[in-house]
Amino acid sequence: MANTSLLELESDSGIEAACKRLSMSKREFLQFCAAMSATLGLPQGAEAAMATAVAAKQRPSVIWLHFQECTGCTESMLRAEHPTLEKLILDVISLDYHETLFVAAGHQAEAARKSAMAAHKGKYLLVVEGAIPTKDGGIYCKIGGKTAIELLKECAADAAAVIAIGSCASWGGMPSTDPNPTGASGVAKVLGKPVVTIPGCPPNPYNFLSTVVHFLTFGSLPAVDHLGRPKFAYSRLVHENCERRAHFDAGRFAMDFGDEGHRKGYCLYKLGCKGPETYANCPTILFGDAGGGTWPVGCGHPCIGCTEEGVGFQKPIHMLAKMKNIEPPLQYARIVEEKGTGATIGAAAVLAAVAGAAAGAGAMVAKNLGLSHKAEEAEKAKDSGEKAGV
Ligand code: FSX
Ligand code: SF4
Ligand code: F3S
Repeated sequence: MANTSLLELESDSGIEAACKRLSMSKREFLQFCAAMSATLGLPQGAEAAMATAVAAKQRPSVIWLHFQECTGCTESMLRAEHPTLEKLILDVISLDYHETLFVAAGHQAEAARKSAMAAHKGKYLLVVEGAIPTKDGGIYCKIGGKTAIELLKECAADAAAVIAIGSCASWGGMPSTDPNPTGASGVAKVLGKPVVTIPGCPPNPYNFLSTVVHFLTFGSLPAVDHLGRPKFAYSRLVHENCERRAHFDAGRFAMDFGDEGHRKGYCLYKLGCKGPETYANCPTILFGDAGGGTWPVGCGHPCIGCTEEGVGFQKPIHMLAKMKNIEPPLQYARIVEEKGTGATIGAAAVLAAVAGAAAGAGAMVAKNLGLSHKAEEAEKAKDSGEKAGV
């Protein structure tokens, strides 16, 4: 399949049937698969494999649990402005248990969950939305007489893979905001083992779909970072690809909501934008299908760091972001050719300093100058180890 090209698939009857099912033209469908493959950073040929896998309609069974949250994850998936995305999500998975979307209630719903788990034992995907309250024996969230902790453990036991969707399920998110009265925690912490996390409040549906299609095509979930986040979506800082980055580098900032700088689309760093310390692909894939600028910063609001544990729902909105290991945006021409290690970080520091980065930002970048990516990864691993108590 790796050698099959998208062009050869144009006349494939399976693809034709899939397009009919999804009310898409062949061109749209194949373009979508090519875009998804590129987003996942897969080699040439993978787009055809993905198109075939989606068309084959294998539909892994999905059990979707809801705990402490606002249902925004589900809303963002299924009320996506892009009708194709919503259709594709429902087409590539068999949603066998989902409390919000289920017609069944009470005992009927419980029976459906149990029978789906038994019928697809060891094969189903468990998707968890919402945090798990752990204080006082977990009494703050109960479904069908069971605590969220009990339900999660029961459903995870026979799952092929567990995906924590949204920031709440990833690490506690909004319900875990200080003083965290219910002891809201993430799925990995409660299960005591790593899971794939797709943080964001709400998360981007495209990242969820790409993760599931990867599973469908290759039988495995995509490569993840030390927090379980798929690398294809969370390996770059928001700040690296932000459309306002040129203003940051040139020292042009909005100082107040509605001031001249804000109206002119200047950088939101001084209004507390956390893009410089938040890993996510929002500026590159955007949200919905309403044209350009459809992401927080694009709409004039600072990034609150919703995908980043310790930033979103923890740091006050107006607090200045910590400058991380910042690299120049991909679209900038290099100012120093790479020689050995460190050139890129050096270039970023020079660029930030020369261009008049925010007061303090230059110093922070300089502080991080000596940090290579490896060192930062090690630092992050240490941080998360400390948090996990290991
Ligand atoms: Fe809401 Fe989901 Fe935020 Fe949480 O998203 S959008 S509170 S991440 O679990 O429903
Ligand atoms: Fe964009 Fe925020 Fe970075 Fe400014 S600080 S360039 S608004 S991500
Ligand atoms: Fe969240 Fe910031 Fe993206 S607030 S949606 S990570 S731009």
